[in-house]
Amino acid sequence: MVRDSEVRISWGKEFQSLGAALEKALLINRENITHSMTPVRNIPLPLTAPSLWKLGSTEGMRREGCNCLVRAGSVQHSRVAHRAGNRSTLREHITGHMATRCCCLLVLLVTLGTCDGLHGRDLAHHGASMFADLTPREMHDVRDYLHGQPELGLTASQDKTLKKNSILLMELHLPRKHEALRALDRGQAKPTRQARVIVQFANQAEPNITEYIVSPLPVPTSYTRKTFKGDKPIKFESRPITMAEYSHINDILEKITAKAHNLLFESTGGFSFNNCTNRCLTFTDIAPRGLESGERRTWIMLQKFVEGYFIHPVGFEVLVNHKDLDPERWTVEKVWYNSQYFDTVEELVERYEKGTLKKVKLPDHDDEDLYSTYIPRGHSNMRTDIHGPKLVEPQGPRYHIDGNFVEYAGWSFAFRVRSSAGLQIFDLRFNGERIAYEVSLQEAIAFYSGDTPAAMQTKYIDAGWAMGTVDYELAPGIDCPEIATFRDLHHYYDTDKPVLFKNALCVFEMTTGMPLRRHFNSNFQGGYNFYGGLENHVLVVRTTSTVYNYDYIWDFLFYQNGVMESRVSATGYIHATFFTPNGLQYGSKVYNYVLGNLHTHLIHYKVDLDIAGRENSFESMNLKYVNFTNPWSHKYSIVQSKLVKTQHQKERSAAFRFDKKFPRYVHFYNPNEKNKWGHQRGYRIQYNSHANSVLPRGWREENGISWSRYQLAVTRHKDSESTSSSIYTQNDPWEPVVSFEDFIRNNENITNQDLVAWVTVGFLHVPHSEDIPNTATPGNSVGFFLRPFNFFDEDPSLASRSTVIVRPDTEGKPKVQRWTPEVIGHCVTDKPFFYNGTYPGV
Ligand SMILES: [Cu+2]
Repeated sequence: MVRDSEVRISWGKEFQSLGAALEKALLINRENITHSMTPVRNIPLPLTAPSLWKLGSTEGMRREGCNCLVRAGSVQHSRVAHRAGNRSTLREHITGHMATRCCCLLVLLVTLGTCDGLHGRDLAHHGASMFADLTPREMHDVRDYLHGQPELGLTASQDKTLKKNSILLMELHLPRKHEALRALDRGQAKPTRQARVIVQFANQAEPNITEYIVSPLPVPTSYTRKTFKGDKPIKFESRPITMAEYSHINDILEKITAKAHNLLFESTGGFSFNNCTNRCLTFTDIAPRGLESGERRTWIMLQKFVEGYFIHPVGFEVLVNHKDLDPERWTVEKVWYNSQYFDTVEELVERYEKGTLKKVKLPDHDDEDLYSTYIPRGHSNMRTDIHGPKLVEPQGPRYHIDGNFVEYAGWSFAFRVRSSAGLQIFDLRFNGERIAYEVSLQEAIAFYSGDTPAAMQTKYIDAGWAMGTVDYELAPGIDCPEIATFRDLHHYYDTDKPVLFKNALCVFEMTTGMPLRRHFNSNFQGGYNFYGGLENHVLVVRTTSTVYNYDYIWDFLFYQNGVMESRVSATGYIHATFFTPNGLQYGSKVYNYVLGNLHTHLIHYKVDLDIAGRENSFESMNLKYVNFTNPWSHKYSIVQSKLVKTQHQKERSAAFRFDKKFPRYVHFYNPNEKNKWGHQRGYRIQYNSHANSVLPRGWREENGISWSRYQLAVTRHKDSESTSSSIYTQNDPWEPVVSFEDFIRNNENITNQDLVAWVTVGFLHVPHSEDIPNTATPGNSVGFFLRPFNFFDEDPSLASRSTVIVRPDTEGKPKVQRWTPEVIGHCVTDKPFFYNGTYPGV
């Protein structure tokens, strides 16, 4: 181990000369410059525009009260920090000078040759608002405007009647890509902000669902009908279920369970749906709601209403037809009790009372049984109750967020959270160059198997449950590190006013605990020539979706070497059904009377790549054995692999079905741009997935998820093919409004075109006892990497100043070379743990 006294820090001469140049150019004193710069040695100048720009950032210093020690080489930093007493003062000290010199800096940067970068950065920053979700104010304005149009006849959505015209959902309507690019690349005017509004017209003879584009924001003056590809109509029965409809479902369940009160009371050991206090039943409705298009009949299962009720099914399932807009006309079509089917509740009750069916009696309910809860139990093997490691930013954040615009280590992007499907990234750039126009979540499904009717019917298609709107509050220190920046989100779904989701998105930089690169160069004589290493820091943008029982954690990660990762981690309660011996073909018994049902999770992403421009091509790479005479020993043969590249010219040849072997590499590149070594500049998509298809091609519900046929499909960008799924697929997967198969049917040319990669990832989940109480995230993360492949001339993380090199000097003592001040100390947060848990209307 290297002791303090043995460490010598080398300060960069180049840094000092840059400082002098800046000082001259800006006519400011040396102290201000040296405080604001990181020492640089052997690094080509100039600094990039974003890094200089960050010096003027005011966002960062939001946490006070931590006094971190900064060791030797950072004398100037630590001195100012200690004198000032906190880090904010240091940054403000710098900022004050920098702000007044901002214009001068711009001029200087132009002279340093980064004009384009800065210009581009400003346009990206300016353009990010095109992708920003609607503000509560805009939502109010759109609602008021539409409610003011008498011909629509809109009334409050919270009214319990189903026969009403009301707004179901409101969100940003994205601008067309070419219009957005004109603003992002050429500085032309940004397109008008617009809202997409879904209206249910139920107060009329022929009810329908219509989508509108309301424009312009913030003061709307018009609304026009929004159509889907092929102008497919939206079937009324395909609409999601609202709270109003759920209240009627609750009503009919009260009637059903009143009839079956005695049966339920006896079977469950004292639980009932009505008039209960601490022995209550609740329900889970599953989807799709029928067997063919136009139906709306749902299997509903009863569960004990205790903490973690998802894994307390009681063996009673009922099929309710709720298609009629008059709930008085809803009917029970089937009942399932202890593996027996009945046509009516009355038939079930009669046979139960007569004793002509197989009765079931659950084991006595034990209030002390912690089974489905988070309460710790068992012997703790941790020898102490002190806290584990925590993530700290000893000198403050290194990323910058302004609204929905994020910058970090050369990366920049805009984000939003779509109400239907969730997190989206736009205008993703590295060092000012666009890599992707959009990377976004499209759909998440879980298709189940089981022995009960609810289990065999469950095919969850979660955009239909508005999975973008269920991004509840994130807990600091658990869901995101304490140091994360939390952002609120607003959604307008099944409501009459915007709903605030506090701290629903977080951004943080973390260390992965793994070097990005390292090498120990042994001299093979007990010593070394040099050691070189670079810490791996990554920026994470995270939201979650709690889709009833399940929790998805959605991450986009940005690495310093130009790699971007998309990852989903699954946790929360399993969807479990009543145990029957037959059920063991479909999962594991996880409790006295509970089966964890097998299911496959599939997630679909849209990756609209723009690799150094819009015109891109796509190829796959495989290896093939070659066999030839050994040129240096003729009686032998050489067998080795050679690279075989396949250019995919048409959409259908670039659609890779799950039942076919997937290529080793899939590579997107700009055929018109080469790196220093003559290779076309490109990115590859690398999968981290264990997915497979969930139903045979063309089989009923499979038509709704035709994207899931393909691990990867590559299409030409079209504004009319903006999403691969819709909020309507869940309740009508048989004749979907959006069918991905339509995107590739015309088999267009994909050479030197604007390409979109559609990526399916996922995994099979066979629940097991350790899924109790919740599925855990380790091993349950899948996703993909966007990795540069000959895009740069060398690893772009070489620009990181966090590199450390150690070499023995002439006397053999370690000489440390570094470009950032060394830091020791600990600062987590000065805020106690806080969680609010509400999501109010605003
Ligand atoms: Cu699962």
